[in-house]
Amino acid sequence: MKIWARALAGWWLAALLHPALGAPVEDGYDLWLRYRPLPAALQQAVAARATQVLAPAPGSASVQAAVQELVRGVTGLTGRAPRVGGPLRPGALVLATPATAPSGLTLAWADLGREGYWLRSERLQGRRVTVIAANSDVGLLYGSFAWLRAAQTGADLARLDERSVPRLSLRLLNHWDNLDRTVERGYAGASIWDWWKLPALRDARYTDYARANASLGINGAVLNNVNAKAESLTAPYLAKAAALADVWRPYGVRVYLSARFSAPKELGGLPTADPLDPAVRAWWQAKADEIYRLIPDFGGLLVKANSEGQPGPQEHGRSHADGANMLAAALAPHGGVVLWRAFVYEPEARDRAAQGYAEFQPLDGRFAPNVIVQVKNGPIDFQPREPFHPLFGAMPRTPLALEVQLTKEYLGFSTHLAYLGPLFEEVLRADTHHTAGDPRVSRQISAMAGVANIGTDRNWCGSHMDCANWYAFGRLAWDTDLGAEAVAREWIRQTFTTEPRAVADIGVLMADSREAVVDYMTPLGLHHLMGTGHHHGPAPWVDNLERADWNPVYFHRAARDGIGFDRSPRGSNAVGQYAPALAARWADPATTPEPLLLWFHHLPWEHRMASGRTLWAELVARYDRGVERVAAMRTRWAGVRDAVDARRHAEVAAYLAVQEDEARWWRDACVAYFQSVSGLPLPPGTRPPAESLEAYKSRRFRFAPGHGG
Ligand code: GCW
Repeated sequence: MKIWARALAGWWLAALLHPALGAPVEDGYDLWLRYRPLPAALQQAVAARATQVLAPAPGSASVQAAVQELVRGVTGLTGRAPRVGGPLRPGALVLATPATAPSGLTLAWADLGREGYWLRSERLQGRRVTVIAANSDVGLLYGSFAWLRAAQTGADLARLDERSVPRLSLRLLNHWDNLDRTVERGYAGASIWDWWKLPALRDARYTDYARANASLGINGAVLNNVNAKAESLTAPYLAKAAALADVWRPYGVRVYLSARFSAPKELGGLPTADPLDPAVRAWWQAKADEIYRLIPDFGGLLVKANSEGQPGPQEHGRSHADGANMLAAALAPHGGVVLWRAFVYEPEARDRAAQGYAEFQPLDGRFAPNVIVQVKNGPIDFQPREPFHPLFGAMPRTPLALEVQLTKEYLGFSTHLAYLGPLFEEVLRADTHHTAGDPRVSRQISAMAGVANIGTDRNWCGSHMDCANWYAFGRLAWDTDLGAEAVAREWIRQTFTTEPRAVADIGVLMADSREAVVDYMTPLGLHHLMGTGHHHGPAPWVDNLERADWNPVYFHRAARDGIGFDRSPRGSNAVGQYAPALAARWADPATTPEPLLLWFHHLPWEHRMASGRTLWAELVARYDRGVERVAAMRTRWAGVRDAVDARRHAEVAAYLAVQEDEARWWRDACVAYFQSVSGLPLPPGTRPPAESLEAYKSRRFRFAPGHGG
């Protein structure tokens, strides 16, 4: 008894002395939906525009979620709870669909589509109010989140007129989560899907996940890894998926599954998975019917076929189109889609970068209408920088999805800070030079998929900063024309602080971060120099893997004579897969942008760069610059200490220290290795690598996360 009493007293004392007493401890769980009190002046302005929440009654689950979120948000931000319902008051937030619109409200409803919303300051019945209008209840939820964002980002709430409609109909997270709760390329703990306890336990976290997604407009999630197990399509697992679908329905988040192409053999006992075989087709049809009985709004199936050992139609002498169309036929009666991935490469291929286009472009026009071909942003594999994939703009008769990776498999996992908004923006804005209509990649796609970086870590993404990548993905998928830097500032204001100088400084730090990674890992168009399997750290020397195109030496081709992969017409001619105007530009080193130079060209070490330096000196300078950039990021972060709560500040600072250390390791190991190949002295004034090349080569990381084994 005595011990307990003392322990309790000690606890109380510690709690009383805690500096953050009164304020909840910030552990990152609340993401950008924290709703902490705004500065006093802003509180007034927000409270005056949110005295009341009026919604159609009886509200659907989506409308109830919208009302709850507004009440929660306004109460948190201003300390005052708005009244719900009652006669219209000045300062009300009025949720309205065409069926429930208050008299006196005229809007061009048709312009809003199914998911869009309109936030508008109006005078209704003589009172100044804000209307949140949409054609659907989910649209009202999106609009409510948008209003809360506006309130936190300093918009003039008395004069709102914001109409927003997503151009891409599908905005999906792809989880590479396995049924044993490991996550392929996951750096944020285990899978958040507790398969074992589902469907009985509907963890509160599933609801918060849906809230976060809905706040951005993400409208679907593929639950399981594209390296799929057939079991995910069995009745027990479908019941688990159905439980998640039930939780997410009010939030407009639909469930999708990855499908293993050979499931009819593995689960159905059929002798073949040939997509033209009637028994196989019947098996998939029955499976689709079963899924839709449990999940009437099931989104569809994602398939990785004939890629990295996954089964597919080619084993049966059929094409990707045959395989995709067979699944599409099974889903079509229910309104589902097939997302068929174009990530393929063969051991014998002359150039791995050319394989996806070679296999898929000739199939343009041969896919069923409910097939979407899902294409990674670049032709190799989620590298710190790649040119956009040549399939964008080259398949005008096929809907395409742009797949980006939020989990940073090749950008330092969750311990390196790399804000990916600029990467997404770079690819969305890339000019494909295909002339039909608007040539930008953003106009050549109809869906966007982000490989999720979410796990059981309390802060969801393994680092506070990585949540910005989830956020930026959602925002840019909703509005592909948004600027990544503006999106970062929105996120900072909601996540960390509204103090203007700190917002600006963190914004600069984030804006520079991806380019810093490019510099210290893979400058000037280099790619895939990462450690074998786990992809942690530098390993440009690796040349002994069973497949040529898994080896870093395959990608950089450094030798005495120079460095880089010749993809010009003199080499693999992968450049010829781009539209002619672009192909001509990138075929010539003189007109290839330096960030892509060694992607397309093999050049002598003495090649003269724009800076006047030789290629060798430039390469070393870029590696140095990468390390300097990370040092500058650290300094900047140290400078915002007063504006960010202690715990999260310290956690980000700790990771930045790791990043600086590892940036130096990357720089030193790569400089040491490339020097051993070029045989050239280090440019004058250059710091020699800290350790020998052999020492770098001997580092092992058996238990690096995200890789298994
Ligand atoms: O980048 C590679 C990853 C694999 C992944 C594959 C893919 C899911 O290293 O882990 O497998 O891409 O996108 O299919």
